[in-house]
Amino acid sequence: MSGKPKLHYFNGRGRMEPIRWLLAAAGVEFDECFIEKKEDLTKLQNDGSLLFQQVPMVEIDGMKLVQTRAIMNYIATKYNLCGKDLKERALYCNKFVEGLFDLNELLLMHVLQPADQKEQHFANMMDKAENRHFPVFEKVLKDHGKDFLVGNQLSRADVQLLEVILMAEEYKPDILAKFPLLQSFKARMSAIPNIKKFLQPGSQRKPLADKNAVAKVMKIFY
Ligand code: IBG
Repeated sequence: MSGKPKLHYFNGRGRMEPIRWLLAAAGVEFDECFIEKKEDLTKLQNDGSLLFQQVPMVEIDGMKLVQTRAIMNYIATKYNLCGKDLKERALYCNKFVEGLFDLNELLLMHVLQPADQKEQHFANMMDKAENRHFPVFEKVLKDHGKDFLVGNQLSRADVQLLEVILMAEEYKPDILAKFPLLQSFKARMSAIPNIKKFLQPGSQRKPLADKNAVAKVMKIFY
C-alpha cells in the first residue's frame, strides 16, 4: 500500500507519542485522525477497527495495527531501528526499550493522577528516573564509549531514551545534572536531522497536557 501511515488517537501524547517519535526519527511522514469526543471512539470501536476496542491504532501498509508495542515493533523493524541482528536486538535493544517503556509509563501517567496522589507519584517517578533508569543508560554509554546505545547506529532505544529525557526535564529541568554522558547523548540525538525537525515548533510532537487537555481526554476515555 502506498501513502502515509494514519494515526488514530486523541490530539495529545498518551500512548501514541512514542509512535510519533519513532516515525519522525525514521523520517516517515504521517497523517493523524484525532479522536475529539467519545462518539469518535465509539465509531471506531463499532466499525471493527480496534481489535481490543482501544487506541492507539495505526493504519499502515494495508493493516490496522493496534497495541503500542506491536505498532512500534513493526515500524522499528521496517526502518531498521532495532539493532543489526537478533543478538543485538535481544541482548540490548529490547531490554533497553522495555526499561524505557516502564519510565515512560510513569511520566505519561503523572498528569492523570488525582490531586491527593500527585505528590507521591511525582516523588516515585523522579526517584525511578534519577536512581534507576538514567544511571543504567549513563553506564551503558560509559562502558562502550559509543554514540548510540546499541551497536554503533541509531536504534529505537536511542529515540525512546531521548523522549523520556525530555519528558523528565519538563518536570525537573536539571535532572541530567549528575549524568554528563546523557547530557551529551541528548545534544547528539537532538542534532540528528529528522529528530531536529521533530523538535521544532509546528511539528506533530505534542505538548505536555494542561488541565483542559486532561479534562477533555478523561471525558473520552473514562
Ligand atoms: N495495551 C494497549 C496499548 O498499549 O495500545 C493499551 C491501550 C489503551 O489503554 N488505550 C486507551 C483506550 O483506548 C486509550 S489510551 N481506552 C478505551 C477503552 O475502552 O479501553 C489511555 C491513556 C491515556 C493517557 I487517555 C495516558 C495513558 C494512557
